[in-house]
Amino acid sequence: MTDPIRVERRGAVALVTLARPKVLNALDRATLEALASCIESLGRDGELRAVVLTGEGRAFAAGADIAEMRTLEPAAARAFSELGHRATAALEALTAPTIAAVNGYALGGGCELALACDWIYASAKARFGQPEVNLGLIPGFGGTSRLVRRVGVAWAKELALSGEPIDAETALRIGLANRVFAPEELVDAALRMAETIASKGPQAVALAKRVIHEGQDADVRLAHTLEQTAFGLVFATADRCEGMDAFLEKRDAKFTGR
Ligand code: CO8
Repeated sequence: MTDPIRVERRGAVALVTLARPKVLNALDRATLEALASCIESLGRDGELRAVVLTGEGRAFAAGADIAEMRTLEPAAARAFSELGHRATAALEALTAPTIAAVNGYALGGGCELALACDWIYASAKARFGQPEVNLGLIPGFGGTSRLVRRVGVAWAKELALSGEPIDAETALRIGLANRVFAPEELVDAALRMAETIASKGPQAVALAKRVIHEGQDADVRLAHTLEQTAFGLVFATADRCEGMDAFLEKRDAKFTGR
């Protein structure tokens, strides 16, 4: 059996590809387990600075594997949902920023997986949706919560209650995708952004990501306290001296991660 996930390391950036193109990268248990393990192991890699997640062929992922899900009893369905949450939580927990490069269909669990990345770049051919209601199901990999936070309650409800897909331009307009690219430019554009991020002070990037992530669901006073604490913390790094010295000396900064 071929590996459902491919990981290519390009310097400090990892390109992770869902690789079951014959079934539009449908997410079965084996794929989700491989993805969760892969992301968890990237999380232990201190040299990693950014991740791009994409799909092989004409889909990012067309959702959970319907053929495999068909026979699940309720307890097994819950376990399957928990496995999907393990993979999406691993993505969210990464210190390194993550970009979903959505090359085609991102439906159901595929859309939910993209939502677990820090942001989405979309191909002009991308289609997003939560079509679970067409199958008598509901989103089960965090879609009900992450979709609301990304696009607001009304669009989350329209997507999840109608099951109708939206195109890349609509995804851009509602804030689901940050940018749209020509299909052949998508992955390179995401990798270029990942390399840009990799060139910044890693601890500053990691702290900014964490404070935004934790702050979005916290009371605003707690969110401000988190920011103040992190702002103080970043002053303990050598990179903040290097960054400010480089500016004042009119040269490029050389960050070391210390
Ligand atoms: N699961 C399994 N196989 C799939 C899936 C899928 N989600 N999507 C596509 N495939 C397979 C097709 O069966 C087909 O296989 P084969 O060639 O052997 O017949 C192959 O991929 C190509 O697909 P199509 O021939 O259908 O390609 P089209 O271009 O005609 O259509 C679509 C593309 C529109 C994407 C269509 O394939 C489709 O509608 N797919 C299903 C989309 C969907 O409903 N996704 C949501 C699934 S449910 C979900 O994700 C819930 C997540 C949370 C679960 C929580 C756990 C309890």
